[in-house]
Amino acid sequence: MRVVVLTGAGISAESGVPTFRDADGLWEGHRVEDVATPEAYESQPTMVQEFYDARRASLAHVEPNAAHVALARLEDVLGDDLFLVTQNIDDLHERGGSTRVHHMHGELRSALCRACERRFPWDRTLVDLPPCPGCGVTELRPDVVWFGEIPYDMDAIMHELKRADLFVSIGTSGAVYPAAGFVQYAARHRARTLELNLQPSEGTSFFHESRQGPAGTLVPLWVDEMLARVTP
Ligand code: BV8
Ligand code: ZN
Repeated sequence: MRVVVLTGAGISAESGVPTFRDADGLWEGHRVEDVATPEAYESQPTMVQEFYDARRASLAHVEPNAAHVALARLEDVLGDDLFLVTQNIDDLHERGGSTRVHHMHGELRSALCRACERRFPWDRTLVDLPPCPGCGVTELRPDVVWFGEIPYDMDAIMHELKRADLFVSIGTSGAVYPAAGFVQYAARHRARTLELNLQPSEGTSFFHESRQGPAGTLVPLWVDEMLARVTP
């Protein structure tokens, strides 16, 4: 049984990480579409760096919730038959115990050098223009995929969606592409599709089944169902 799980901001909501849509699209006073773009970084680098420095620092004050921990339990049993891809840039899946997490929109705890194009684990601020650990140039930016940029791991993701028996979308509004299109692609390749979300997402009609409720409750229940089916 090959399972692909896609998560969005909703899975981290109960950990205290605000979602994009529930904050009425405002994030620390910014519309995410206005600050998560290369143009915004070019025109207001300090504002964008401070926006991400604040989010990186806030990771120290949040904890994974029961949904993250349940997905780690599922990975323990399914191993390589589980492919976890997240739109989130927080590290809560890893801290919840998942060991193979595909961050298609990048990660807060990583920095990307615009000079040598290498990525480095990063836990401090970037607004003070620290030198790149690799080439020494002071051109480090947040290692996140902004609007108009190409998501990471797309080849692997599409390959897994083609082979999936089950595609499960957790805590995402289905507002951002290409992630919002994964359900249709998976269904076209004969996967069963399930949505676990606080309320029906924009793409809810594309799912065979959709359950409404908080991820902290729905995900452990769903993982228990899965484990009952796959463990003798
Ligand atoms: C690309 C990183 C080409 C930065 C992010 C016109 C039409 C269609 C598409 C486009 C268009 N114009 C431009 C595009 C493309 C564009 C796009 O989709 N724009 C949208 C606005 C229309 N996309 C891109 O530019 C992407 N790149 O297309 O390149 C390409 C394509 C294919 C292959 C190769 C190349 C890049 C997009 C990445 C942008 N970066 N994040 C950062 O984080 O700062 S996006 C960011 O917003 C997140 O990563 C996430 O993807 C998105 C927010 O979505 P969600 O995670 O779903 O969060 P949201 O708040 O929206 O929803 C939360 C949900 O949880 C809600 O439904 C809520 O009910 C639920 N919930 C709340 N609490 C709970 C809960 N559920 C369960 N339990 C709870 N407790
Ligand atoms: Zn460099």
